[in-house]
Formats: sequence, structure tokens, C-alpha cells
Amino acid sequence: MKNFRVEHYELTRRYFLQLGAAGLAAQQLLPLAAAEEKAPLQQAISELEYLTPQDEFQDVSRGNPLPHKLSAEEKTAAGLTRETWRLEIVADPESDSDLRNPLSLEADNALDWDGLMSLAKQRTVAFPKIMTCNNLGCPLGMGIWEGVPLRDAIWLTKPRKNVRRIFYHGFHNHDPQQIFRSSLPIGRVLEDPLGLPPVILCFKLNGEYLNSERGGPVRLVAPEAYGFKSVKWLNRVTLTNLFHANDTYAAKNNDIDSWLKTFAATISIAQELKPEQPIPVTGYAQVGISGLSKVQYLVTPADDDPPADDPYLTQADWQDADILAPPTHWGGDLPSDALLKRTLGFTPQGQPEKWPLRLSKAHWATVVPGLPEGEYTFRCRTVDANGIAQPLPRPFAKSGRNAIEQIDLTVSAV
Ligand SMILES: Nc1nc2c(c(=O)[nH]1)N[C@H]1C(S)=C(S)[C@@H](COP(=O)(O)O)O[C@H]1N2
Ligand SMILES: [Mo]
Repeated sequence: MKNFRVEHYELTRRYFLQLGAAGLAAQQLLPLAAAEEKAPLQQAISELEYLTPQDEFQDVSRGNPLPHKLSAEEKTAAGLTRETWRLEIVADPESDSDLRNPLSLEADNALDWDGLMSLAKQRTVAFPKIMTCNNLGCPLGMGIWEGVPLRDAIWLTKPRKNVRRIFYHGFHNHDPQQIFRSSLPIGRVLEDPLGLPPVILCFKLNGEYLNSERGGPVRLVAPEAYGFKSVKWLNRVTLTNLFHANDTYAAKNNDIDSWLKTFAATISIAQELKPEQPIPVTGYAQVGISGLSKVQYLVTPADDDPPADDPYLTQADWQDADILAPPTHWGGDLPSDALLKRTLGFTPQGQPEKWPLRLSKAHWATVVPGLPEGEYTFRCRTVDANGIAQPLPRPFAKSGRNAIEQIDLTVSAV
């Protein structure tokens, strides 16, 4: 916590110094660091951390009781400890999937922790991913997720034919009403398209064993998907020949085939300003499947609604902000940088191969020139690597919230 606050203060301070705006940095950013006691500001600054410590992720899991709130004895009984975890990988009784060696509790050959660790010896992968709920405007956390490709476990079942999809779920208090399930095409699991990382059986986050709240001992992590595909407390995978999804999230109008979108948000901006006072702004961008080429901002008079024929303000006078360089300290309570050296997307020296990283986040900053007295609306947006500005190409909220953020600014001499 403390380290990254210092680090990100450093990161943004360096940026403003480079701009030759040292006075401005001292004026605007020092109070920001000194005001850590102020809860909202502290929150804003904490969101500047690059990797999120495991226990600082936001939690949106369901369950009554929540599986991670069970007592130690109950977790043991529920298979929610490393010693007692079992994963079944079986054929769907509703279809004709043909497996020579299903892994089941009944046959007493379900995958256990030791089995997973022996796969891990050969096959461990780690990759950065931002965890975002498609229904929330702000990511839950950013981590380095580590595990074994799910396909390596699936191959243990010796599937012969008639598999088109996998269905999967986790521990749900033995109550069918509480099952949180999701699904993927088998092709996505067996092969990684577009240079994406594999779908994994995840057992570590930021170099530490996955804690119970994050879905430990083992959760599925689907790199390019919104959070609902990454089922926690995973204990059953069904190979099916059915061709349709069965995701819990298909209810409530969610678009369950959505890939992570690119969008921008502010982290710090002073909202009460003096006339002609320059306005330092910092923020982050989620870098979705289509990458990130720019972050831009727009200041308009308040209540100046977008024209009816241009609701996303594509014709407005957007100005470029600066995407910040990779952090020098990654935060997230990483035990050492050894993990980064073997993380997909990083060099053997532990540096990102390119920046920004897809399916992750980047920070940005800018100084908005001072404004005359009045009321204004500040907006920020991304332009993805295909040159398409937020919220396009997929503006519908139920495939991932990415509305253009708006912030009111007041410029007043008194
Ligand atoms: N078993 C289970 N897995 C789950 C959920 C759940 O309620 N139960 N919630 C999902 C949703 S909707 C999201 S957005 C992510 C959130 O991941 P996190 O809790 O690690 O931040 O977990 C997913 N996995
Ligand atoms: Mo979610």
C-alpha cells in the first residue's frame, strides 16, 4: 500500500516534472500526497497502483454463506483447502461426449492438488490480467495470474470425440440454486487464438497462493473475458457436445461472449479551480482486446449535451493526454520480481515486451490549460489500437460498461 502510493506519486510527479511544470507539480500533487487521510483521495490514489494486492481486490462473489467466509473445518469438508480440493472433469450426461478416462469423485480419480502440482512442474504459466465485472465501471483488480493450462487437465480425460463446449462451476454450498456457472467453446481451451494466454486452472495471484476470497485453492481464469467467466472455487468441468452457453450471467441480459473493452477513467482531478489555473489530471485506462493507442480528453461548457447525431462526440475537439511509461515498481505485494521474468508479455529481465500490455491497464496524465470562470464538463476517452474511439466499437453496456466518463468542473475566483 504505502510503497505503491509513493511509487505512483513518483510516477506522476516525474511526469509533471518532465513537462517542465515543476511548480505545478509541487502545488498540485504534494497536497494530494499529504491528504492521504481523506478517504476518497486515498481511494483514488490506491487505484493508481499497478498490481493490486490480493486482499485489496473488490469482491462481488455470491453465495449464502459466501464460500470464503466458511470456517476452516467447513472449508476442509467443502474441498476448499489445498489438501481437500478435487476437480471433476466428466462427460455431460445430457450429450454424447466420449471420454476414455473421466476424472470423477465416484471413480476416486478426480484431479487433486498433488495432481495439479505435477502438471504445474511442466506447464506453469503466468500472465497479467485485469479482472473486471462487465456490470461495473471500474476494474476489481489487476494481477499476475498463475496456473496450469486447463487443456492439460482436460487431456488427462482422454477425450475421443463429440466435445464442442465446456461447462464449469465451483463450490456452491451444495445448493443447486447457488451454482455460479460459465462455459467456453472447447476450441478456446485447446488453442490460444491471437497470441492470447491460455485459459488456466489458476492457483496463484501475484506470486502467492490464491486466497479463499479470490477463489482459492483453484479458480478458472479466462484471460480475455470479463470476470464472470473466471469461476472461483472451481470443482467441476463438464465436457459437452451441446453447442450453446449455459452461463449464469446469460440471465439479466448480460452479453456473455464479450471480450474486454478498452476505456479510460480519471483518478485524480481537482474539481474546484481558480480562473486560468492549469489542471493536472491523472487516470488509468483498461486495455482491452483491441489494445490502446491514445487517451484523450475534452472540456466543454457544462450542460452542453452531445449533439443528437453524434452521441459519442466523435466530432468534438478531443486533445491527447500522455500514456505513462511502465511502472518501475509493480506493487501488488509481489514477493520478488522473479515472477515477472517468467510472465507472458515480459522479457527474461522482467520488463514488458511492449507497452501498454493488452488485457491490462495503463496510467495516463495530462495538464489541462487553465479555464475562465464558469462551469465545465471534463470527459476522457480511449482510442484503441484499431483507431476506434470509446465507447465504440461496442457501445452497449451489457457487454462491458465503457461509457465516456464525465466530471463536473467549477472555475471560480472566490
Ligand atoms: N464461484 C463463483 N465464481 C465467480 C463469481 C461467483 O459469484 N461465484 N463471480 C464472478 C464474477 S461476476 C466476477 S466479476 C469475478 C470477480 O472476481 P474477483 O472476486 O476475484 O474480483 O468472479 C467471478 N467468479
Ligand atoms: Mo461480474
